[in-house]
Amino acid sequence: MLRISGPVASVALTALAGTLPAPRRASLRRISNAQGVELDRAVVLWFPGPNTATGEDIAEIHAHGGRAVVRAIEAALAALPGLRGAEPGEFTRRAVLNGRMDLAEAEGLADLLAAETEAQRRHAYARSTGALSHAVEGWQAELLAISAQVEALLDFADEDDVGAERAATDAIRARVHMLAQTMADALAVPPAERLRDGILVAIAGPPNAGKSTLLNTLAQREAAIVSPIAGTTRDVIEVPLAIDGLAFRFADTAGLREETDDAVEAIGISRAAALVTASDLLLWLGDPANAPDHPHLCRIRAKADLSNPGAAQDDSADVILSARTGEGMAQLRQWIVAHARALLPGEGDVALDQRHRLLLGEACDALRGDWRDDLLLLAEQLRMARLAVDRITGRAGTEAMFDALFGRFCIGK
Ligand SMILES: Nc1nc2c(ncn2[C@@H]2O[C@H](COP(=O)(O)OP(=O)(O)OP(=O)(O)O)[C@@H](O)[C@H]2O)c(=O)[nH]1
Ligand SMILES: [Mg+2]
Repeated sequence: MLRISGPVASVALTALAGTLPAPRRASLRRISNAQGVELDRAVVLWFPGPNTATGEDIAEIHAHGGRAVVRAIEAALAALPGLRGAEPGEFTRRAVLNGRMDLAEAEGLADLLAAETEAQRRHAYARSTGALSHAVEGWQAELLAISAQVEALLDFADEDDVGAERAATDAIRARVHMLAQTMADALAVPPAERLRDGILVAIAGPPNAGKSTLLNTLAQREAAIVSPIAGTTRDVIEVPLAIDGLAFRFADTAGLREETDDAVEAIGISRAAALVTASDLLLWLGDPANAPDHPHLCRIRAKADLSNPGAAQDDSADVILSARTGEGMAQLRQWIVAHARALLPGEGDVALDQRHRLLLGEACDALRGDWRDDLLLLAEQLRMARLAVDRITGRAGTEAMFDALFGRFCIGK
């Protein structure tokens, strides 16, 4: 599908398709270039602005997808004055500039286009259709309402009635406190990055424990070299995998041991240790007693198919596993998914990106600043919070909203 957006869209479509079809009605047309050479028969659509995806006039040519067909139509379009190839993301950029979409929705759309797992799709879709924007609008409205109260109190405070002023100030304080708490709750939702980039799962333990074998079994391919030689894996081997609609990055690491004469292995071991620290989930294949401290640790007794007299009484393992027979694999996957869900935003949660978190954090800090009963100071803090929140969507809580709010107050309130 070739899409043309902007003031010459109608001219371009007419030039190629002969006449302009009725708005929003699919029409079958012969597509020809300026020399009259027929290029294809295609369904064409005409969407007059401003009620379009970009807010501009849009024409669409649904052609046969062969490369030569598309190239020929592109060439015919490029030969027309006022047309050029779109930059990456330019249609969405225009939609944002023309107010058809805000920044948070555009970010959601970008994530939706990149979504590979069901959970990613669900969250990206919610954001692309305004889940975060609605939350932002709520904060904006509340900030404006409080600001209006503060301004009203500053303008019309009754100097003679100290008690009433104190009561009004206390009411405002409670409202500011509540809004800050709402923002803090939104900040506490697990971050969107983990959803997008995948949960990092480290597979670690002593040499020869069966770590690479486990990675290969999970990945269902020979991603890492397996051998009976201790110290086979030297580097971190990362494999992206989806389990139950969730995105993961599994990382196999070099076996951890104190002594090695091999400089390369030593580097691998320090990388493994760093990865254990950075990981969201840790699968530990080794003596449970030696497992590193980790908030999401799964102690695995591997090679369960081998007779191991000592291990029989050992019930401190979370999962008893044999990559060879497949014993315990389902249980391990369950453990991984259950712990991953706890680290990811829930179904109804609005997950924030780092950019959103920084801005919302700024707003929250501004609200929590100490204004020492000075309403002028509070008014300034509210303004700072508003500026930060506005930047999340790139849309300001409008002056009109502000006026409407002031209008609700009668003189003296
Ligand atoms: N019987 C049995 N052998 C296994 C199992 N898993 C791994 N092995 C064997 O154990 C040996 C070491 O396996 P690896 O997966 O290379 O072990 P590793 O922990 O990656 O070792 P390093 O990379 O050296 O740290 C290989 O010979 C595997 O075939 C298992 O579940 N059962
Ligand atoms: Mg290995």
